[in-house]
Amino acid sequence: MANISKILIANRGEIALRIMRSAKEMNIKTVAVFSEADRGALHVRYADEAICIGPAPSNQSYLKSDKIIEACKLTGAQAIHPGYGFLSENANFAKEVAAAGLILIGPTPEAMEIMGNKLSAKAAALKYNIPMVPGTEEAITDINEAKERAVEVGFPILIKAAAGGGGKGMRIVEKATDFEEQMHLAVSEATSAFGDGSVFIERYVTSPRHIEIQVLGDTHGNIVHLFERECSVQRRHQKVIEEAPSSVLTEEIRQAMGKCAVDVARSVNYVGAGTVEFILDENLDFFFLEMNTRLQVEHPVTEMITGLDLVKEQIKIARGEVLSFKQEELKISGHAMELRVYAEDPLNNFLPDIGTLQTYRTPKGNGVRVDDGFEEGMEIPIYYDPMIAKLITYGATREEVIERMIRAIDEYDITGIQTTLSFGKFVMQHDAFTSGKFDTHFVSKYFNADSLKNDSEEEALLAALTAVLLLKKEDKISLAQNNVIANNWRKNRKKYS
Ligand code: MV4
Repeated sequence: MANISKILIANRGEIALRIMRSAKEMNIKTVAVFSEADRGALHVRYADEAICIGPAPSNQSYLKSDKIIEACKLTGAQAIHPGYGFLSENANFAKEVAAAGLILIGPTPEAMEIMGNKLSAKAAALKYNIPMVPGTEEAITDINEAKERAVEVGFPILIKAAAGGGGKGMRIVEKATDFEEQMHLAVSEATSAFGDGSVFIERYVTSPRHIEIQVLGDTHGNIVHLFERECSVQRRHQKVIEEAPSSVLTEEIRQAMGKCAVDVARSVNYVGAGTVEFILDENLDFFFLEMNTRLQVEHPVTEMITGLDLVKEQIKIARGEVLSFKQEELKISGHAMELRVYAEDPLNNFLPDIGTLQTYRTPKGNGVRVDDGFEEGMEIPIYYDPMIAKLITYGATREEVIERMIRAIDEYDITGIQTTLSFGKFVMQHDAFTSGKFDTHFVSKYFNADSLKNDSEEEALLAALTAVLLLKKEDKISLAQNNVIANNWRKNRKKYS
């Protein structure tokens, strides 16, 4: 069994803190690395030791594998947790870490390499009987041949970049006459974005739900799944709300998807935490799309419904331990939801909104978990991902979790920057969401800035009414009382209208 008494966390923000907390509970020392922009960051303060690895831009700091490995040598850390993003799915980094005699808390470089390419991922999965969207199994080399295949598969079709991920380099083709042109565009896009112009085609599933299965594999060949996460509420391939379990899966489909996910993982002898991504069509048929070889942003919803700590499991696996539970011992209890709180303006096309957190107060109480990496007064750096926190609610039923999420959003007090909290509330109150009848087009179908503006107009009206009330009363009234009046009015407005 490998000795791990000190871990270096090659990441920043909420996920760095999230990892350190689990390490601490396991009596493992932590080393933070940070860029010059993150000197005062919480992950730096939380860690037992911290090392500056370069200037703010991530290609000069958080992506510098040599600096990170050097920091391990300097501090005596035996293992590296890469978190998500940055170097987490970089097979070359995984190789460098191993060559330096260190442990990467994650899968093997081979598994990363295969799953890093959608075509090799599908080829590996073919060893098992995994449902896949009809299309081409190899990169397209001959346009006419590909066009014939597209006609066979049926339009609309989707051209995907083999090296792409998260929706980058995808093009929908509606009809055969557009095929050639779109093909050329896709190849040149893929070449400039990924340095690899390989593309393939799939039938386009027009109204899919995005459902993914969490898996865990140990170094002894045991692989289990931890059920699904529903991630259909996203915009521009950026997830905003995730939940577990999905409200559409039957126990039978859940089991079938879970088995497929375990098989996909087995096809590359998967070790560690990973996620197998599927789309589910209107007939509830599911198809394997790709596998993410990292701990994902949305892992907390799985933790809430299984009672497991995925970071602890990752560390135990890295130490060489045997998984301490069998598939049959795992079950779903309750329901969990996550809202990603981005520093973005939902009224302005979700443009990143940088600045200082003038007020920052998190919601508390039963069934609420906030994974964040900031404090009041801190500035959101422009160099990195604009996600400031994850708001997770947990409860007995989906209804309770939605009500709790709305309560938590109302309690969350952030000023100084615009956030996606208001958008989250919009979703929680939308019939398509509450009824569970939604797909990956939810945001483009139902959301526009006006849906939130109504809310702010209502608040403006409220302020005006309060002012009138105050004038009429003519006695001195404190700001606090003013708020009480406003809140009471808000609560009772349905009765008044
Ligand atoms: C698809 C699809 C429809 N048909 N493949 C987007 C991200 C990448 N992982 C795969 N994606 C899709 N692949 C076929 N054959 C629709 C999507 C898709 C999508 C998938 C999951 C979550 C959100 C999405 C938003 C738009 C499109």
